[in-house]
Amino acid sequence: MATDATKTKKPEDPIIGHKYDATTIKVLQGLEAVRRRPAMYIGDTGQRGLHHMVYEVVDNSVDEAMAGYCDRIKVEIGKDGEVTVTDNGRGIPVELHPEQKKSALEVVMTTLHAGGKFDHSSYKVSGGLHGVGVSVVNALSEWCWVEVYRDGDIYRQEYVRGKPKEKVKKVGKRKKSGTKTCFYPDAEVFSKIDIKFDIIASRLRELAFLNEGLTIDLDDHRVDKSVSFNYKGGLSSFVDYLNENKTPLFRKPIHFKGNKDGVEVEIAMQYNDGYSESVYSYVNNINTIEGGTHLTGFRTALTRTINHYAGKYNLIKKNGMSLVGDDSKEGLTAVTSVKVRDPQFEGQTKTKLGNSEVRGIVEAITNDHLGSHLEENPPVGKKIVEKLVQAATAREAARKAKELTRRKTALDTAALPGKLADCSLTDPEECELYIVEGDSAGGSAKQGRDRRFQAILPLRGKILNVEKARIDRILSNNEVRALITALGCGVGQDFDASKVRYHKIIIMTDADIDGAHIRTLILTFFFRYMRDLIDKEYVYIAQPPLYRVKHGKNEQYAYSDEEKEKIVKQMPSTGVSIQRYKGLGEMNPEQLWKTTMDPETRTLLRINIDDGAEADHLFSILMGSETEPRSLFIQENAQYVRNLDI
Ligand code: 0RA
Repeated sequence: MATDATKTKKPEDPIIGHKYDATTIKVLQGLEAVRRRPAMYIGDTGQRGLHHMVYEVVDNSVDEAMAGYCDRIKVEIGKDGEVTVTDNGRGIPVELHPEQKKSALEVVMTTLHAGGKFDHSSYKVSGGLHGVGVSVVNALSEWCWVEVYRDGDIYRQEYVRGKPKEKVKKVGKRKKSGTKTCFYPDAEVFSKIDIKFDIIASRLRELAFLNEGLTIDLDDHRVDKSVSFNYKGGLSSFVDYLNENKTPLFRKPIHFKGNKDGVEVEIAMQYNDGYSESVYSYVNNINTIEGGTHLTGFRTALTRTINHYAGKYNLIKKNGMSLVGDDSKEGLTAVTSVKVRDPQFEGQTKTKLGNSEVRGIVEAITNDHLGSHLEENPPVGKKIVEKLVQAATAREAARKAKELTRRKTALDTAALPGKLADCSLTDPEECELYIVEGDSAGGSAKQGRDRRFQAILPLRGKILNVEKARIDRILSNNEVRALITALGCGVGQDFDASKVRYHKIIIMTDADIDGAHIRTLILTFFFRYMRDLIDKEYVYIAQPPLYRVKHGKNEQYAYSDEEKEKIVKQMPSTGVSIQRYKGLGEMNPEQLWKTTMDPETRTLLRINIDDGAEADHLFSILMGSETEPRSLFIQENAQYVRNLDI
């Protein structure tokens, strides 16, 4: 079904040209293991794993930058799709490794987890899938070569599927030091070798934000496209970027750094006039999606410091009111980045920081710096408190309203919305929910579906723009309520992804601007309020055809202009009729089933968001102005959808 399935590989023959002493064999087994079970080392052998190969190599250069020896990294995607990463660091050591009796460079390139002596940074990137080592990239590359510039010489070694072709050799002279690694991912391992510019660019941008002053260039020689990232403002620039289309309450982000017991802390934050929260946390440049002790420390200190400040200057007029954690989230955009020597990553995806000592350190540094910032900038302090008092007031009002109307609302009960045509099966794994634009298409979908496992929820017109409303208003919107009830997983504090009634939630809208807009609105809602559904990869986009091409009894559907041309060419040119579908409503139930809903023949796009900050930025831009052509989410943002053949 999915295209990302792991390929199993037969083990390869041992290396020719190497002595068979015990260590060699051990080393060989190391990399053979990587080739046998690539997913264990690189995550998967689909798009994600492929891009991870690039990150792994870049991470090593970033480590060298973190150690203070490198300020420039260049990533190139070659004409054939090979990737080259060059840095101006000290160069990987090349001297003879005393135990292994070969060049340190060779050891680094061919030994699993060859850290230790070769660690060049005390804050190593090593969380989640990061830090598996460049030898893994080498093992999973059809070919690879490395050049090291050190002490005026150029050293070079080439590899085939992880095995050195020759010893490390001196091949020339060069004054400037550095490391250049070039690799071509192995087509025997990866399902498709197509490195996406946008995906690489957003990770490099993130790294440039996180490492102030570091310049990272990306050149795509396949299409002659390039970008260069360098942010003098570091995390302040990151916050500006996230807030690009929002209205901040004060101009410059609050930005501070601190250092205690070897833990480096850097935080930038700003409030905007919106209601949602955009907080991203990093440990050694890795996005800790599940948060952890650093984030807890920040949140605790944030609420405490603002409460303390508000109390001291008597800024809360209402007696007895105090701000709670949820209040301090409203309209908050923040990035917290810590560098920790020995990070412990926990959680399902190993992206939650566990080191307990970090909590207190971040808390103390935040209390200290945020406290003095507010003292020194009273207008900023006043605006923040005003904003959070509003949030607290709304929270209080919502609580009272809930108490008064003790009667069960539609949201609390299991009563399903009237316009939902539910399916008869009940196992969520088997069930699909089609969210359909408009009543007429909804009607066709209801007639065309397989009612055993497909449920239909027609949504009329536009749902509320969730970027511009507080949760209580969002929840009073009928379309949103119907959606929440149909899904059955609650929302906000009651949200529980494990309760969702369908494991495929398919958005089916017209292939026009309005359709794209509705799709973006629904996706934004999922992103802001039911993010787990996206992370669990339950959210899909249906792909209705754009054309029907007919010649006599032969009729075919085309999902793109190119496909239409191809079909027309195959048919004799006379008597071919082409119908362009403007909306789902133009298809009868049978056609809709055949083209868009039948699991045997349809194509679904799966939404997948690996880069939360980038998606956040994108959603806030998309929702900023309605007429933006950029609201054509899919066409322009292919990096968030993955083709899935079902
Ligand atoms: C170990 C020690 C030293 C540098 C490096 C590793 C190093 C590794 C990579 C990987 C990509 N770029 C890199 N740049 C440097 C320092 C050796 C010394 O003392 O000169």
